[in-house]
Amino acid sequence: MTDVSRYRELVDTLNRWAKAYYVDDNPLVPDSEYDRLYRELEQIERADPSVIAQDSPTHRIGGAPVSAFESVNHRVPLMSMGDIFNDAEMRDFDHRMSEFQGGAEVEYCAEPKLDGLAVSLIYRNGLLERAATRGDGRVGENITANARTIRAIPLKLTGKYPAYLDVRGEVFMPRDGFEEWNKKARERGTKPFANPRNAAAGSLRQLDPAVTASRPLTFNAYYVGEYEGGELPQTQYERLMSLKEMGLPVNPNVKVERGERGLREFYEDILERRPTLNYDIDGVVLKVNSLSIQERMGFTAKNPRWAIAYKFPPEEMMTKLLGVEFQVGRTGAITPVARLRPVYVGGATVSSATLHNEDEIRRLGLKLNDTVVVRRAGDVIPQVSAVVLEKRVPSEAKDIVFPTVCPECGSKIERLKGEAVARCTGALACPAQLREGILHFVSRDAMDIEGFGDRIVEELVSSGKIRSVADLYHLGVSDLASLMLEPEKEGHKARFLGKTVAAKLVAAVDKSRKVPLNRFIYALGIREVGASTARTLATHFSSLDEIMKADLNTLMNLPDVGVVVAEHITDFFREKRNLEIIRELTDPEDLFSARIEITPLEQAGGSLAPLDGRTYVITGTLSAMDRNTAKERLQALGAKVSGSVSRKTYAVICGSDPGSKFTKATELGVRIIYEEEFLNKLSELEGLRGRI
Ligand code: 9MJ
Repeated sequence: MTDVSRYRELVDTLNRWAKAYYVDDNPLVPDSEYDRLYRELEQIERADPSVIAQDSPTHRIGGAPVSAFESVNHRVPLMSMGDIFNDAEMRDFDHRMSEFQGGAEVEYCAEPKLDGLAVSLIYRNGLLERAATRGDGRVGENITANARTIRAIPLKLTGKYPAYLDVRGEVFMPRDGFEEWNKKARERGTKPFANPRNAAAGSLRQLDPAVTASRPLTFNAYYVGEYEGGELPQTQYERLMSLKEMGLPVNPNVKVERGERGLREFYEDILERRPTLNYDIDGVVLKVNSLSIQERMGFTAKNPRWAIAYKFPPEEMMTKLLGVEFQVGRTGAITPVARLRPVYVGGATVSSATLHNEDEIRRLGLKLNDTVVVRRAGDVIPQVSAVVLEKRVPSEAKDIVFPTVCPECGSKIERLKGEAVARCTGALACPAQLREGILHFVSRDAMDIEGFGDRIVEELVSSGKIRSVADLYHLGVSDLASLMLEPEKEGHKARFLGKTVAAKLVAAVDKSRKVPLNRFIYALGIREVGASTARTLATHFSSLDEIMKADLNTLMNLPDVGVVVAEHITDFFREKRNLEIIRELTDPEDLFSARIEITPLEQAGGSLAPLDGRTYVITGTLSAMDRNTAKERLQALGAKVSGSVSRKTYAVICGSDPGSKFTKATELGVRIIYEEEFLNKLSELEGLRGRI
């Protein structure tokens, strides 16, 4: 017996969610939850077709277009695609395709499934005539003015193209652009985007094209809807390559694969590389490669028979907020951290997520015991991206109270005007700040003292063995050997660090007594002085003394140093306690000081720095090293590495899946160096000074 009331509930709920998603750009639940109910609905309809309601969401492709934009008819509808979730379903798909071809092995075009907004672009005589959203598949919104602001969408095609071309593709926001945008939004106190897909949808459907223009959007083409007056190749893959020739960006990871095995390999390869891509994907799209077979197979009521979307496990999931803890950082910044009911998302089990600051909690409208959406994509730390108000139980929802005193040291918490963060005023009297300060001091880009992990540093601070970073240099083997790593518990004896490890730590501390100026500056942990600013300081001043004496104006004249950073620097060197620690670390006259010897900037400038004066930008994923390493190696050769492309950029280093920087470079005519050439050049230049 069909449960008709459950069926009705599913239809109503899914329709409400779909409207929020498509029309309001404001999803109420994560996709995974929508998919779950949608599948339940499909199952009921399959078992008992007599129940199918007129307004069932299985009968429509997308959402209704909103009225603010002009409505446009798609001559050829934008299709939606059936989806599958496991290997067995993929095998069925391949069997169906193979059966159609008399049991032969099938050739596919396999593509990553981009998670943005589908659009149709019409080019007439090579000129962009109209851009439209998918809408419900037949009627979309005219967003031509907005699309024209997206650099990746060519206004004019190049090479050979049909006189009329309706090309389909996805507008999306690369992850780096999304993260950067949200970081700024949080600093400004404006609403961050929940995820890159919402960001793309919200940005594209802006009535003012200037707003769209300010958003880091990009585009990939993946299908030809219709064409006239010209020839196009007769396989999907070759068609994509010809679109590329016309100047339309095509995803670099599309591939021809054969049979079920090829499809599985593709799925697994893309799934593995998913965290390294600079854009969100929610699966792979598998298309029969031959256009003539596609035509013969045709469509069901809703979907093409010759293609399927194989979905990945979701990067957004619902879970429950069990509590909020307040962590204290190196500079005293108080960060609220959500304790969550553990949930598997984006390839890992997540039980906590950052909430950034007090404003963020307010913006989310978050209460204890709420159901929340957790997002974990790429190597970004998990975030709470939304509250699922639908699931709130009013009697359980409790306000989150922001502390007024530091949870670690009891000092007052202060929030300065115009700042998004609240800070503990306890400074080094606060064990949390001391702990974090030490962890920063010993870190790889700072003094690079190996072996001091969270647990050891926590024990050193709580046992009172160190009260400042300078005390690290007075630790003896016996001080360290007696540190307790685990207390006695359930019949197990307590565990101590022991002499061997202790001796290694002492040796590591000792080794750091000679350090380049830039690292020392960075290690001090001056607010907003990262490794790159520290390098700038060490380049422009020849000694620590000079930096300490520099005034605001001199500092502000340095590249990349604004008034805020300059003030942090002068404030830092005015603080008595900081001067005392610097003296304890470096004073050569004082027998009790650590007598750290500060050497000049790593790799001196002048003729020794072959890339001196050149600015590079890195985009995409390098296979041989991470971006940080590439940046450091370039800097070691005297180059400047910047985050954005301008006419002043000397060259853009390009890995796989380059982002918007690549497009910008092409537009500005900035030189592009691909990874292979980059690696050759790098080792050649480094070889000049006897390095690898
Ligand atoms: C996405 N979303 O990446 C298609 N898609 O092809 C790819 N979508 C598609 N192809 C025909 N790679 C209709 C939709």
